[in-house]
Amino acid sequence: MSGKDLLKLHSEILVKAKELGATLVGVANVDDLNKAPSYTVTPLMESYSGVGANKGRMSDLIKVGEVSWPEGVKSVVVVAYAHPEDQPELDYWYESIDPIGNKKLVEIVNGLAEWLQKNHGINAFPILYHIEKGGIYLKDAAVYAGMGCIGKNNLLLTPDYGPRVRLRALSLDIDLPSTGLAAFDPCADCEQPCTKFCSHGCFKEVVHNSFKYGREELPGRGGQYNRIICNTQMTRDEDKALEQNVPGIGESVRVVKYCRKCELSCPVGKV
Ligand code: B12
Repeated sequence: MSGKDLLKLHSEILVKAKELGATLVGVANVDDLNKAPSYTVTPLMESYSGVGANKGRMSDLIKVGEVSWPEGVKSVVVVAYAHPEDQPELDYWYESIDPIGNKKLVEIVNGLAEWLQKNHGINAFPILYHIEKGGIYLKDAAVYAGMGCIGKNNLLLTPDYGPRVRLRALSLDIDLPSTGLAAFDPCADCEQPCTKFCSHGCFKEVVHNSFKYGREELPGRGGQYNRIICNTQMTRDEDKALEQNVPGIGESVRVVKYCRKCELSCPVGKV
């Protein structure tokens, strides 16, 4: 494909994803991602098996924390779906049933993959969520896809929605360049309500250092984010889930409402 055709395809993908309901969309190249912080640092960290980790690993040949790219994948399309504060139900887990927002994202990536295959003959496949099952580090991918930056709350911050978005991706067998990093850093002059309002203490001290991992971009940017404490809070959220009558789901379903303090206290993107 010529450079001009690639550019045209890139913009057609953005238009189609929006048509399918994506709030934000962009492209990240696999060569860029393989050098990105989460992709290089996580395999060096002690292994993690809490909430958000899948116990069944795809293969023991892959190092814990390492991303396993399917053969032939050269770039990914990253899709974001806004989860505004006034629609908290987008984020609720109904026992083991996916949140509504997650279902929406899956619909969008499935629709986009089908459209790319049918209309452009591109091998495009939705990427699974869990790293252990073939997933990728979505926040870094979103940064390369031009959606925003990593904030001091350790979340992707987007100019219009702050951290209040959820992410998914699909793989492509064509070599599209990354949309590119955005010049955006709202944390620079912020008083950081995100880290102050975290009553669990997830940001209270530096727990990772750059000597060990060989780079400066660490969890919470400077190494202040502690996923073990955060995970403990999330398991508490699971324990305190109450039974509710949820139309369309069931009469007495346990509804899990995970903590979002670091996300909801962020002033970025609030009107
Ligand atoms: C496992 C997991 C968890 C675990 C462990 C989290 C962790 N960070 O280690 C637990 C259960 C604790 C958790 C908690 C939460 N999670 Co979570 N989680 C995941 C999952 C599945 C993998 C993340 C992971 O293991 N990363 C590896 C760790 C080591 O990296 P890290 O801590 O993020 O640190 C890296 C970045 O900060 C990066 N970085 C730092 N500076 C810079 C600069 C640049 C330029 C770049 C490119 C990168 C970069 O480098 C660091 C590594 O050195 C992803 C989905 C996915 N497939 O990506 C969702 C995901 C990250 N989680 C998400 C959310 C929303 C949450 C929670 C708010 C809970 C909730 N209510 O849903 C909290 C927030 C915690 C926080 N402040 O970070 C969203 C984030 C959306 C966003 N706007 O960023 C994701 C993308 C899922 C989704 N549905 O969209 N999560």
